[in-house]
Amino acid sequence: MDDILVEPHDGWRRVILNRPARLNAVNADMLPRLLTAIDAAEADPSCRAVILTGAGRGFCAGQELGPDVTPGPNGPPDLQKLADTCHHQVVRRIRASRLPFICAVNGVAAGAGASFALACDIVLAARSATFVQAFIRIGLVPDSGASFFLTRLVGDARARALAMLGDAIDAETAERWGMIWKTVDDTALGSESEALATRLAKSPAAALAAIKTMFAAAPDNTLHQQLDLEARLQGQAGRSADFAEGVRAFQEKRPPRFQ
Ligand code: T3D
Repeated sequence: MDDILVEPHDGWRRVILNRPARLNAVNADMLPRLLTAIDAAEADPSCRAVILTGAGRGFCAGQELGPDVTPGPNGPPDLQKLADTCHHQVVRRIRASRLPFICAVNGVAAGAGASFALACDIVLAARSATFVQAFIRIGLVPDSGASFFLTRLVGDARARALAMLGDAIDAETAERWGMIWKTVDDTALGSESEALATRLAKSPAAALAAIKTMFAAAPDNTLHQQLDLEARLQGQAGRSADFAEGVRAFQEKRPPRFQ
């Protein structure tokens, strides 16, 4: 069975983590296939948005607690290498991508699985989904961007407690705390995420890519640096056919048709 499934749709694609019996826990064999799926979406000009989701009752239970992380004859596993070459590449690719990534969190998101979700641009979660900073439960520390995302999304106090206690929080709490965009009924997750992908696929693609660039830079920039960046990216957007069409459509009182 393929552990990464890719479903092409009109203007967007769905990438599905597919090891449901292990709650889609990831490993060093599977993660390169996830990277390939992300790269393929990036390289396809007809692809304008990606939904990342999981098969079965979980989204992703983080690193598979199996051979990759089990001490062998040569001693303990090299988790730094594993993070650098696999998990962290996923986060880097999502964040560097021109494409808007929607995460449809269909069930538990634990450890690196929660980080993959938070790396996405818009996170929708099924009401029954949970988020667990599972690292501490097995003597590890947050990775795959967890300490970066959490401190920014929910603030230092909540981020520290989540990381140190490893308690699960439900999707509604995650929404209330600003960790995710929205909680939806379990049965509506598929249709709501598809509607979002379809909408983003029809939105001005270059402007969406520029928004990603802008938001990636914001945490490290001063206000003045960010104003400079916004002006540069706005200049770029102002020269685009999409902007000309957007203004024309407004003046003609009709919906815009972006390229
Ligand atoms: O180098 C590096 O950077 C390493 C990377 C580290 C990043 C990480 O992600 S560290 C964190 C690794 N993940 C975990 O520690 C989570 C382990 N799983 C759990 O704590 C629980 O399964 C959950 C809280 C996620 C869900 O609990 P529950 O009760 O809903 O399900 P379950 O019964 O525990 O799991 C269902 C099956 O999935 C079960 O298999 P079985 O007994 O039915 O055959 C379970 O063993 C399997 N499973 C769940 N998570 C993993 C897993 N198998 C392997 N690895 C897992 N991570």
